[in-house]
Amino acid sequence: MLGEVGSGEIELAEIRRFATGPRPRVGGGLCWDVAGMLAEIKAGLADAAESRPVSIGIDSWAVDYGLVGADGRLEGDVRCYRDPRTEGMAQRLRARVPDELLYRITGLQYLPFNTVYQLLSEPEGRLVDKTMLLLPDLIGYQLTGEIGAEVTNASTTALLDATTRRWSAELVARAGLPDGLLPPLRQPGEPVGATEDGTTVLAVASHDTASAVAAIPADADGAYISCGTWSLVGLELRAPVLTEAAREANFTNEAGIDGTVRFLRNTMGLWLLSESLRVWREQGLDIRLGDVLEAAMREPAFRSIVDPDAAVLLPPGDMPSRIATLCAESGQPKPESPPAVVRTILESLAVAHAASLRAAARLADRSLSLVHLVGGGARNAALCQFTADACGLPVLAGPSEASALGNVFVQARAAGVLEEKPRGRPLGRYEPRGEAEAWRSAAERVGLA
Ligand code: LRH
Repeated sequence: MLGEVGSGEIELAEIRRFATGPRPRVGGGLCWDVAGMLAEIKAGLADAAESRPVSIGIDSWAVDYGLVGADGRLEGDVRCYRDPRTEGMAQRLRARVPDELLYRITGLQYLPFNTVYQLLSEPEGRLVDKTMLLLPDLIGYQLTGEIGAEVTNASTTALLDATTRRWSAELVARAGLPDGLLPPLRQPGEPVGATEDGTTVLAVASHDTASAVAAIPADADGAYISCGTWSLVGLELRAPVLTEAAREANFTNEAGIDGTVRFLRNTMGLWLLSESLRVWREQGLDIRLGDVLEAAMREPAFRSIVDPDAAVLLPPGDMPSRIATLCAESGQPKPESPPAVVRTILESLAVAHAASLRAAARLADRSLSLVHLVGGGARNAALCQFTADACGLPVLAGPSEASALGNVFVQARAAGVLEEKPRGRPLGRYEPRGEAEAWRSAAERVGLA
């Protein structure tokens, strides 16, 4: 994405887009094609070169990393967090660090793929004399030769202290990780280095969700849903909430820009829809997203609801059958057609959005009057409307490219050309339609009321 700043606003233009889906590896395991990504990124930068960008900022999904050896080379594959290799790792860490202590230090929600669990699953000796670089830091390293760990993404590792925003030496030691594995931290806005052609690479909020939240106007109570592959549902706060109640509700306190805290919970998100589409197309069905969304609106309401965070829905695979099984197990009709599956997905996501927002407000002692829904999901009118209905709150949708906007905002601010958060372009406003009771009973069916 190319961002251009003028009169207090950021204009975004798409330069290049490529798929980054995880790939099964020969011999097992799910990996990212980092070499392919780097080639695409370099091609995109070449396409953007004639606009002479002032700086480059890199953000991506969280938690995944590459290991760089003493000779400076990336060693082995970069695994995808949906790889089942972390099974059993939470128990292993628990024996060394009790959950309560882990949460008091890191404030991080339990997700089976948090970086610390991935590191613990590495074969014996593989971490020795290595530097761990989270994906955006790894791409930055490959472009500039400079190592470091940008702090917003570092906060998703479960090795960062949420209060001091430093690596926790105590956790590194207790987890049995080698010294020197974690590189020095950098803050959004600090320089990383320069590319071969001399363009500055700047640290931004390199966790995509932190960049997305950085683009959300700070004019409301700060409630948001950053909705793409995942739905990240929560609030922007000034200080972490490290209570036992927050831990039990599995809320996270990830680092945002300017010392803010992203108090939120992960919900499975549009992954369920994109995987379903992938599977249907693989099965030879000719399905267009727009058509199936429209057809889904003609399906009966609230026929079958699932908990989108059911563990079986995390790995890639046949989501329609997994969803059908979950429905059957909870005594609801199996959605038989693609539109019926899509209806179940959209309503289930809205139910989960509402449950997480209610919990966030309760745990942080806030009352809410508006929800910002940003990311690709902001273009999904049905999901926005269902979310407004399920939450009983107006939903302001957009910007859809919130991560790119927040990324460019941090760069523009560092360059001294923008001070305030950009306003972004809202895509629509959805008012709740007063069906609170129907949504509550749908949520009750899956224990999310
Ligand atoms: C969203 C996201 C999310 C993480 C997950 C791994 O893209 O970064 O915030 O929990 O991916």
